[in-house]
Amino acid sequence: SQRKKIIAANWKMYKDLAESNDFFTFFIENLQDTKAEILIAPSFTNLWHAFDATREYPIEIVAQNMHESEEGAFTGEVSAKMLKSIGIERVILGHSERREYFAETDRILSEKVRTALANEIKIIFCIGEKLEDRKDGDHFKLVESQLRNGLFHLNAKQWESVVIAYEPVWAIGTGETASPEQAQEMHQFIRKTIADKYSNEVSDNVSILYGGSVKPANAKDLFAQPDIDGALVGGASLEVESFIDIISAL
Ligand code: G2H
Repeated sequence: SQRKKIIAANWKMYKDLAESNDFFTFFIENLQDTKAEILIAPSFTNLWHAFDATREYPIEIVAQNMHESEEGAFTGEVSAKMLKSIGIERVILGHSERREYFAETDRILSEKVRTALANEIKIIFCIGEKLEDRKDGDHFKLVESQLRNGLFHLNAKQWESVVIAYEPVWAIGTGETASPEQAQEMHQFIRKTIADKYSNEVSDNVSILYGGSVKPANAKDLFAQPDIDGALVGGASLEVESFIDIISAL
């Protein structure tokens, strides 16, 4: 398959402008050749500057969120067109923190997906079960429903603009990582679910990233799994050296 290897940083609500600048200065100086596509998602306030600082390098700046409407009276929100206008061509949607703390439902997320793609913005779509789902043995069912409700309105061609991030909620920022086997099992399930709905061709070409306490120490074993195409990294992406080490592990 020709699917892309991707290492993406999700900075969440960390790093002001000076901290972001420091990161990029060091990162650009120390960037080695890699087969990975490198994506970094800073806060909205840092997006333009990050985009400008990295435009000559193989680093793609990505947004962490956007609103589902084209425009309107939505105080505090940012539209697809605004992102596009500063050069941003990809957005993270459906992160479990957005689902949990900002009440983003499958329905809202499917609209965000539609709006992003209509504006030629690619997506990293996050899915993943909570601990109670896994304890109840409902994790496959839950992940399947997030896929179906969020993404199965797309046509096969639109899947070229989709990257999936599987992030079990119980492994996010907790220091607990899914084992490489647990992650591989779910990634394989996700790929099969997409193949059943669309085709092997579509599912073979979708990059599926793992997210949830990825660190230099566990990255290699995760990346060795056949259906894990990279990572969405939170905490360990804030330290530039550990982010570089994770890239080197791919
Ligand atoms: C999951 C991940 C990045 P962390 O939220 O999206 O964060 O690596 O801190 O668990």
